[in-house]
Amino acid sequence: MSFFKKLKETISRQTDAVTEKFKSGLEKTRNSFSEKVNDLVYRYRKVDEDFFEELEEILIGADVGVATVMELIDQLKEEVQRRNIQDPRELQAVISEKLIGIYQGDEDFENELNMQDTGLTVILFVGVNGVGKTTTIGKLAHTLKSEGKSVLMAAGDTFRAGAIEQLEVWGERVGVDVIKQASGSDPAAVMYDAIQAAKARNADVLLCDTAGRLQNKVNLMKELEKVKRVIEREIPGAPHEVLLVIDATTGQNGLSQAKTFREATDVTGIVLTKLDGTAKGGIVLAIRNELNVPVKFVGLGEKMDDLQKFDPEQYVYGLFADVVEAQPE
Ligand SMILES: Nc1nc2c(ncn2[C@@H]2O[C@H](COP(=O)(O)OP(=O)(O)OP(=O)(O)O)[C@@H](O)[C@H]2O)c(=O)[nH]1
Ligand SMILES: [Mg+2]
Repeated sequence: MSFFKKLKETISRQTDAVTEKFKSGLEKTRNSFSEKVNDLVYRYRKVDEDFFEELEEILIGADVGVATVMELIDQLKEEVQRRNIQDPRELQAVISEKLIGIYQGDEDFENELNMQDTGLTVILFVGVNGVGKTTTIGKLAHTLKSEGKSVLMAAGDTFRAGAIEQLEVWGERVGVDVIKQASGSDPAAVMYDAIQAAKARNADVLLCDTAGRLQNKVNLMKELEKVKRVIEREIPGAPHEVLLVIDATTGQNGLSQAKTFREATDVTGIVLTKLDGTAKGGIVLAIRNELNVPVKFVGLGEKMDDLQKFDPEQYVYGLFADVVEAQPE
């Protein structure tokens, strides 16, 4: 069976709503990146050096990242030789397969949250200003609540004016309580309070907001470490996840932010927001390949159900939906 047919089958095992989210969220990237690939494979008569050079440019233009692109191109060249592929059009499926391969190739890719079977699961959100931490917490609270879990949110951003209120608005919208203190108070004290409240109420999950930070390593370390220390002290083994939120529209800059954060704290997963707002959705692949931290969620819009578990197959389908759907039955 052809790769695209297999992909179509895999996708059809999930609900259409999920497929639709990925498809509409990736529209900009599809219209730019996939159109270019499509144009390329129809323009060339044979697969040669010039073909690969153009492909390389397209991939780099989609923010796949230079190192990742080089690896991909090598893999593609190998595959072309091995299968003796002459017709560029055959490469469209091979390219898609290799893109998925970046995620599937390694067995420890894990998009599930590390949820505790019993007791409280604490999830800490970190990242620079404006990337979508607070919004992501609101969306995730909604998702977890609809799965039947009892959720609390901690207003750990005591720094930015309006930050606490913003979380409270989300709390009202999704029906989840927010534990807070006055603006300007110590974030670590808020976390302490929130953990006591979560314990007292037997909550399943505590989602902890933090202030957007500059990429200043020393301050970053100090603040985050203090918050983490309090959480660790109150609940051994917590925080169970430290999710670094990255804005996809910042491209390679987001990748460098991620590297700084990874050095400063144990990041267990990435939330890549605003994928819907960029034509350069290839950044998902660069993150996996160059950071070795899994993308656990992607933000595909601003509404409460626009946060989706990252799924490499849905992602690639979203990129090439037009081509996949045009495949004969
Ligand atoms: N289109 C789109 N917008 C998003 C997404 N996620 C967040 N946003 C928007 O990004 C903006 C910033 O989001 P916040 O959640 O306030 O970001 P933050 O990281 O908490 O920012 P600070 O608290 O200032 O550090 C808001 O306008 C959100 O609606 C997404 O997946 N798609
Ligand atoms: Mg915020």
